[in-house]
Amino acid sequence: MFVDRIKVLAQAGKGGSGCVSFRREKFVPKGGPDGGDGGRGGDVILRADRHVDNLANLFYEPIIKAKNGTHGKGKKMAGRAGANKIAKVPVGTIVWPAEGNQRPTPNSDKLPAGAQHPTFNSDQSAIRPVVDLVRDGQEFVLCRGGAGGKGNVHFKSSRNRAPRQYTDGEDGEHGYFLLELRTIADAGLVGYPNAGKSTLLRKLSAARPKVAPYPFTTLHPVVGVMELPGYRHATMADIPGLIEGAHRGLGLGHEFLRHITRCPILIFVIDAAGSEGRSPVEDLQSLRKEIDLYDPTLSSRPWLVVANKMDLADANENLEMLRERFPKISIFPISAAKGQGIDALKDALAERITADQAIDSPIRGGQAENL
Ligand SMILES: Nc1nc2c(ncn2[C@@H]2O[C@H](COP(=O)(O)OP(=O)(O)O)[C@@H](O)[C@H]2O)c(=O)[nH]1
Ligand SMILES: [Mg+2]
Repeated sequence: MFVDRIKVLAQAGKGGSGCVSFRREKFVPKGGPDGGDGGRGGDVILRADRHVDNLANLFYEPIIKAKNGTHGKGKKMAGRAGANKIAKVPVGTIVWPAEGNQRPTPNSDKLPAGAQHPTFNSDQSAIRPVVDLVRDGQEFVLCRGGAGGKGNVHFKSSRNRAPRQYTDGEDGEHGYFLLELRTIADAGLVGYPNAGKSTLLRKLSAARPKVAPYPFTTLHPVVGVMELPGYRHATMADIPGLIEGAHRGLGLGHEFLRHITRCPILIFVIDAAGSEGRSPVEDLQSLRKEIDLYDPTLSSRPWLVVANKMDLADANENLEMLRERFPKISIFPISAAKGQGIDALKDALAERITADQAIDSPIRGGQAENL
């Protein structure tokens, strides 16, 4: 199962209470206070892990709970700290405060640069992400465990030698959060169903997205690692095909467009053979329109075109029409199925995907709709 949005409840551990105790030894009838402190509660921590590719594990366990600290004991023994709970999430997971979150988001000092404190009014666009986990191994303390209480050993004074005071452990922080995966890859494939995106990714990488002659065989994003000339590697994301009106949520398109928002290069895959009565020029025009309507920053991103199915009739003629209509754009004629034109495409990608390419991760407001 593939899950890329999930609402979770995070609950950090409560601190253990301090202990009230007095030394009791054979020849010391009235020993002083020796009640130890409670242990602190465990934190709830999110960790980005490149071996995790979606949020399905949280679907089965949507309450992420860390352990409580144990109470202090006599002989000044402190309670044990509660174990942290580390939830592994895919790289590219954005955390939003969710409805039902009654408190300010914890760790406000750790909000990403530029992010403001989240507000919980009805204006969804005012909601800022809590954190964006973009690097493998990156950790974030989502909810902090409560401090342990103090034992009576701390309350001794010259006037009170037998204090019975202690403090309770503090509650751990808790909150509801919406976790949303936005795939991070160096390049993203965009195209209508059946254009040959999955076939192309199979040719370029070891990834094995399903290929079939009917639409929507790719039901979730697949990221493949490409080997480029010069022993370099880059990642490419294959997302389910767009259909017209995708930006308005028709078909599966809208659901998946967010997975290309973090691909610095967009590769438009066109069926140059014009199968099923399609017009390649119109296809490219409407694909460009779709992504622009979804997010105008996407249409200003570097892009190139792959004219696929060049092995079929009419493809050459359509290629000329594409080149005429889009003279400034690099168009690569290929046959993904026959493996033709792949090397030239790889060379072009190697040139455009620079090693230190910054992850372009514009986070649009208003994406934190409730589940
Ligand atoms: N003739 C021909 N068929 C292709 C080519 N590339 C893909 N196909 C076929 O087009 C259909 C859809 O391919 P697929 O990769 O699943 O398209 P996607 O929906 O864009 O991922 C499959 O039947 C493929 O075998 C090609 O270069 N030439
Ligand atoms: Mg596919």
